[in-house]
Amino acid sequence: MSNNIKFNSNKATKKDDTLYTKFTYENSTVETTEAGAFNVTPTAVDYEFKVDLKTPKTGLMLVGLGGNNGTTLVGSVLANKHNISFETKEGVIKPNYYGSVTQSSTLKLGVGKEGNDIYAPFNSVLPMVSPNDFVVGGWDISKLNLSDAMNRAQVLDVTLQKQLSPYMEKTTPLPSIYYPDFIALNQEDRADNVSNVDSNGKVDTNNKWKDVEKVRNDIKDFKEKNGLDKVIVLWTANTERFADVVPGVNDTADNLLKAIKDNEAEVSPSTIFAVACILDNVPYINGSPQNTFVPGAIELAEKYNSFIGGDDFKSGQTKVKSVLAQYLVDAGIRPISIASYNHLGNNDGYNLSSPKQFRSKEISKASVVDDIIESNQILYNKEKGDKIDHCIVIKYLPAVGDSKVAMDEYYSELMLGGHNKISIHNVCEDSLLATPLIIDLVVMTEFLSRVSYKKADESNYEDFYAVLTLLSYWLKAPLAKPGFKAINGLNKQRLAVENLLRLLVGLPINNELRFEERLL
Ligand code: NAI
Ligand code: DG6
Repeated sequence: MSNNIKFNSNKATKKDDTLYTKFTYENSTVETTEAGAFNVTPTAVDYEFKVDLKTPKTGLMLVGLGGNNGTTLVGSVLANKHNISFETKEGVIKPNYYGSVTQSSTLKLGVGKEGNDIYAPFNSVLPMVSPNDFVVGGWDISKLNLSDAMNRAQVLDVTLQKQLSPYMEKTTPLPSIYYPDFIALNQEDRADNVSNVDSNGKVDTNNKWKDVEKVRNDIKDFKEKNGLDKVIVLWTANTERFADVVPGVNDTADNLLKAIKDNEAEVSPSTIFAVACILDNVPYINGSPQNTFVPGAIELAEKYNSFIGGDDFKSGQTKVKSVLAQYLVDAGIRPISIASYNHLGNNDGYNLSSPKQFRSKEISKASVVDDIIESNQILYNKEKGDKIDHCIVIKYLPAVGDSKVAMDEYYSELMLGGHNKISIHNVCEDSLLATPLIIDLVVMTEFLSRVSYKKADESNYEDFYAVLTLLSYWLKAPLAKPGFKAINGLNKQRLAVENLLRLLVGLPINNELRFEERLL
């Protein structure tokens, strides 16, 4: 909570380092009759929330620390922490966290005397950890030190790299778990920092429980060595192929634990990391598209009440899609096809040039319009068709490096047989878009772990449900609670986060009725 903002609400009370808030959750339930009519009833439930206002010393362990996102994250934190400016041909650039909602966006507090909106920095409403204070570490199957890895990534300006190098050259990622079958064969040369090897240095995939224990020990050591209160682990390593979901293997929590002990082939490294974290109540976020969270992993997280979130950072092309598709459908326009093409030349693109890894990304990128289509049965129904032709193409083109090019064509049906075509050419500097999302995912996960709630007539406060769906804004294929459909529209996702912050400080949830102007 910033000292500059005082919330004068009778719903929120601060005692020592804890904020207590009362909130009535209003909604409406809908019953659909056999004849297809709706029966809608308003509902209201009284809740009490509690926020721990102390920000802990927080460690961030990245799986894939030596990659483009990993090194860009470390570089951006160091540049901001040490206030490193650098010269480019366009002038001097001061460090910033542009692209991060928590660090560089604002939210509406209310209206001023004249009835116009007043905004404050997003992270000034309630105490949140600053990325400048993150203690960053992690694993990579490549042993290059972080300075050389930053250089290999070709993301940051070279004058900045020169200043960052002394801070980064002494850090080498921890050896990691490598099951070659899960990432592209073309990554093999990179794998010189592998922990699961036999006495001859040969990769050994037959000690999967040992691999779980190694990750647990690494996290414990990191926490102790750095005197941390909390650690969050985030997967920003290569995209893996999907694991087959096999009954008896990874369909339940118990089966998954047994499968790891039995060295089942369908248990991926990312699931090994997830299980290790869940067992020790360490929040684990998946920034890649693969199905790390097989049903057994979700059940395990529920059992341990350990936070998980995923999947796949929503950075450039898909973020635009989750706004544009929503706009078209909410405007009553009927998208018929979306053709999404992109090419990129970084190591992510190289890995995705392999069909199975591409398939993981294709699934994640395609799912983003599902709930938007389902929301409008005037446009999408049995008679007209209830699907959009949605095509995803990714090509590896080394020359463009990290500057991914995304080209999208939205083809829609207008009134009385008319058509509308929107074409977008979007140069997404991949890692400079993705790294601020990592910051937000960590800041928000840490924050959400300090919030608890109870119904007004209950006595015990509970944590949020294990799958942190409030992180959906930052993710392409948001993981939902089993039985619930994911929300993909970006505006809806952001509204949920904003309203949570507002209610916690005792403000009403946001509405744009603007009666100050509209009523006499
Ligand atoms: P990258 O290829 O530069 O980095 C990945 C790193 O992971 C590499 O250094 C690799 O050696 C390491 N690695 C592979 N398997 C590992 C394992 N088992 N344990 C530890 N390290 C391992 O890729 P980049 O660009 O940093 O992206 C990372 C991930 O984030 C990819 O899966 C990508 O699809 C996903 N992503 C990236 C976005 C972006 O805009 N940059 C957006 C959305 C998702
Ligand atoms: C090719 O699409 C590579 C991917 O890793 C993307 O760069 C990444 O998934 C970001 O995708 P988008 O669709 O959010 O720009």
